[in-house]
Amino acid sequence: MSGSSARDRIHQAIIDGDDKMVVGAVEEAIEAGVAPLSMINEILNPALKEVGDRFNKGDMYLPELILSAEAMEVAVKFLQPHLEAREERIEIPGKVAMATVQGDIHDIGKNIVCALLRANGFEVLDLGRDVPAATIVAKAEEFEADIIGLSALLSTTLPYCRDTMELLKEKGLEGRFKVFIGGGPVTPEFAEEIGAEYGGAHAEAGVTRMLRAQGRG
Ligand code: B12
Repeated sequence: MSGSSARDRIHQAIIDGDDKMVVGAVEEAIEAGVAPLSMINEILNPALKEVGDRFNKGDMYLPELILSAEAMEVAVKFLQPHLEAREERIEIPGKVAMATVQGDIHDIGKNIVCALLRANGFEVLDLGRDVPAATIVAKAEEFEADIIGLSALLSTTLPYCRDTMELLKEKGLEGRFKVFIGGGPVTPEFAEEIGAEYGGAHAEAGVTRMLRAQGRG
């Protein structure tokens, strides 16, 4: 690309969560003839991965993570018409229906997961918070989701993750969706016990696992 400077600025803009800077640098790279898809794969994605790694290590805080994810979304949205014009397409890795379970109004973590998923190209249906299992399952079916993502922050609402799994079984939908669960009290052991694909308290790790489950990364 026209000097490595635009590349560096795109990278830095994602790290800084600077949506104005990212659009300027991306536009410059487009004018210099850089293919939009390679920009996503070779610059934007690695930058967001670095953000996720820094957040998990505690070197970056929540508001910064949200800004970075938003800058990524802005960049990808800006590139979309350019991708289409070049008949390149970001293949959507999958569709995810996300919800905070019944009785639980903690939604900050869920919102981060939604932002990270969108930044990674997933189509996301955000069902909100305090969502009963029956609604989650019905909406996931309607949306034709590949993955159901559940967030639970209270030990008293964790059992609703199990209820969702049981409802899926009852409706003969076992295996139709991969179920990922997250939030403070969620452990890998609990996830395994209820038959979920993943359980843990890390958004970035969860999204990486979702990508892998969809044959990416
Ligand atoms: C903010 C907060 C609130 C806010 C919520 C605002 C909101 N819009 O979310 C308010 C004030 C409303 C609130 C209320 C209550 N809270 Co509160 N709350 C918290 C607090 C301080 C932070 C939670 C948070 O947002 N963390 C930041 C986010 C980013 O972290 P996170 O949600 O864990 O998400 C991360 C991961 O878990 C993961 N993740 C989350 N979901 C998913 C899903 C998937 C699929 C994947 C892959 C990953 C993933 O990704 C995120 C980023 O890495 C915690 C304390 C704590 N340390 O967690 C208590 C805490 C969760 N609350 C607690 C309690 C008890 C309550 C109340 C019952 C208090 C009361 N007596 O009224 C009520 C319950 C309300 C209800 N019905 O839900 C307890 C829960 C204890 C327990 N184990 O049951 C905690 C742990 C505080 C404590 N130490 O006692 N709370």
